[in-house]
Amino acid sequence: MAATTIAHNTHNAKLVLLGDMGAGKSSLVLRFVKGQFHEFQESTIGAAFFSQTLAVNDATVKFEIWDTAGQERYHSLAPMYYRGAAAAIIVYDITNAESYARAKKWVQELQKQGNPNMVMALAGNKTDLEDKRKVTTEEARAYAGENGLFFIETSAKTSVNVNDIFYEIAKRLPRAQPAQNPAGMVLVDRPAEGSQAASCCS
Ligand SMILES: Nc1nc2c(ncn2[C@@H]2O[C@H](COP(=O)(O)OP(=O)(O)OP(=O)(O)O)[C@@H](O)[C@H]2O)c(=O)[nH]1
Ligand SMILES: [Mg+2]
Repeated sequence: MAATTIAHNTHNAKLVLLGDMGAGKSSLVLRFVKGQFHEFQESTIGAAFFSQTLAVNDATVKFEIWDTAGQERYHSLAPMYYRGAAAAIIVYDITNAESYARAKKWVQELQKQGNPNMVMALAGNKTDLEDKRKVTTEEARAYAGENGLFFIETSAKTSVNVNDIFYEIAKRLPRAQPAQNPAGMVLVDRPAEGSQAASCCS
């Protein structure tokens, strides 16, 4: 068996967050990228872009993160962000059954429209609000298992499991692709960086 080269391997990985408004997408990203949490996080308009680098084993993954807006009026923009993405985190709020139903819709949409090799994670957020829980861990775990998703429960507020989502995704990304083909995915119609119509905040 050939020895693996311990080279400084940097992979770019486009990652998209999808989920109902208020589920905590921006809060998870803010916790991961800046180590912060805002009790009054503003609702995202269009989408916001962040990047963060993570060392996993002998490789470095540079996540290019698109934090989408959960409000229904932005739904039609979503394909622009998930197209060509190597990974997606579908977020719901464990205290909100509707947000869980919405998460399942996103999973369906990605399964139909998305990249078949996409690494998908289902994140049940706000575990600090256990007393208000509406969606059981068992139910969501079973659903994730049936659909080939990686499942985790998080709290952007207390930071429980937040870094873990990104580490787990990084570990699951296909390793073979060199950096010149960033997401290693769909090249058709990929908008040039910075030229998207989305208004980007923060
Ligand atoms: N208690 C608690 N509150 C949270 C948590 N994560 C987010 N919140 C709060 O929930 C509200 C919504 O969070 P956001 O991060 O803005 O949600 P979002 O999914 O980005 O919402 P849109 O941008 O509208 O799609 C904010 O007031 C956050 O402070 C959490 O883990 N625990
Ligand atoms: Mg947001």
